Amino acid sequence: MGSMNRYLAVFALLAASVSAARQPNILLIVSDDQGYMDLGSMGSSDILTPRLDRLAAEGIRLTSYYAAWPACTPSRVALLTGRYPQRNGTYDNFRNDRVNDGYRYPLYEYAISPERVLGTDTREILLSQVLSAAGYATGVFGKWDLGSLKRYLPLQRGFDDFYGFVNTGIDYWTHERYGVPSMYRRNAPTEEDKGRYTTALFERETLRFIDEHKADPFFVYLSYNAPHGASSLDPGIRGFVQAPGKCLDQYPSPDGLAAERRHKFMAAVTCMDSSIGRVLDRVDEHGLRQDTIVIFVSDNGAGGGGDSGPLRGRKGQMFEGGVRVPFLMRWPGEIAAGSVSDEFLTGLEVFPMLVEAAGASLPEGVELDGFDMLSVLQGQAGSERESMFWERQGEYGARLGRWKLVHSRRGGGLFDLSEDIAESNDLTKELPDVYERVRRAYRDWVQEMAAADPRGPFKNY
Ligand SMILES: [Ca+2]
Repeated sequence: MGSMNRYLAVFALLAASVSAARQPNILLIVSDDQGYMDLGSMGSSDILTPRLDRLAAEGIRLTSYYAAWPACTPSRVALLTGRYPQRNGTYDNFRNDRVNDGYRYPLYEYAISPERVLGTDTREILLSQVLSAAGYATGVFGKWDLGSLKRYLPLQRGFDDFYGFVNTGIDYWTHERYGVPSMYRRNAPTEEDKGRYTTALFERETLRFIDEHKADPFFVYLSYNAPHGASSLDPGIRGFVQAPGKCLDQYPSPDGLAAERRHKFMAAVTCMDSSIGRVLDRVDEHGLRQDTIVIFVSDNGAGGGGDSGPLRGRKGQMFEGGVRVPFLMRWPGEIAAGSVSDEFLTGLEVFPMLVEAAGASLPEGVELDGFDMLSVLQGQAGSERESMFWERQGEYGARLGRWKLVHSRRGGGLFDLSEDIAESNDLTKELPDVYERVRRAYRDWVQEMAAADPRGPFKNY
């Protein structure tokens, strides 16, 4: 190469780096089992979420945003891959069901149990891998849930740093899952913080990571276990959420079991809200507010103690209360403060939006199930989404425009969400043509998913 050509090549590189907009930091905050109504900004009459309410006022709040599955693991994998659970292969939780009866797995048995050996197919491309390849420093702090064998852990999946628990739920203080230690630092189990409250730990690690990487574009997946029920063997703890006294004390003393359950749930959310506030303060202290996308979202509908508000059903169900969840996003200069949108959007839109926002390339040859929803959040376009389908253990839900079809052991029917957000008026008999249309769309989707590439752990034939 001649000297002039070399000069031109260098100049072109410099010009490209100067003309490219600064890559925004991405702070993806996911809460666990927080219901549709469990935010002050959603209209809750009892829960205290001042920092998240401020975040909503500084950006956008969505009222028709759906998780891709009504419980933890598949919802999260869909968020991180942009693909339906039935396409990416993770279409159920990685979970040992005998814990439902308080069974303590001895370690030798745990070692060969589903919860220990299952994981998201390593051929799946996660958001962390795409952002890492685009130059981001990447960290995940909190719940991982994509498998606990080394090949499934974050450091093998595009993350530079990880502190958190590997499976789907733990005791907030002991960090055990029904008696089995579950906390990891990077690739190794650790009990260094046993006895300390998880929300504070995930905040501590996030603050450290932001301090270390304030000069880089960074991607933090801050994945609180709050307000998920405690996965404890102690019958006095399990089934409840755990929270420190200072957070419990912000609410009146409960009267009765249901009130106690609600009290602990709300206290854990308020504790998390304060923690999120300190993370957002740190972003401001580094002068990074303008350059940071902040997303807050729940992974599925209301768990025990959560509030679905006007929606029917809760976590695990195909009704709206299982899948329609709070979603907030702040991106100064891109999204107008105080926006609210009722556009039909889902967790499948997050991956393409963030890849685009980062100036990164979508993975080649990978079928995505969503689209970049930024222009919708900016109020410049309507949602491209016309349908969404959920399937779990023989039950299904299908939304086609305003119509929602539910088939489940708890009941079902055809509902018009434009008039009946509570799914209380079954129109199956009145509108057989509509019923057939939605049912056909669902069947077509089932066929499409069946024809998709095999993916483990459940679709590996
Ligand atoms: Ca969850």
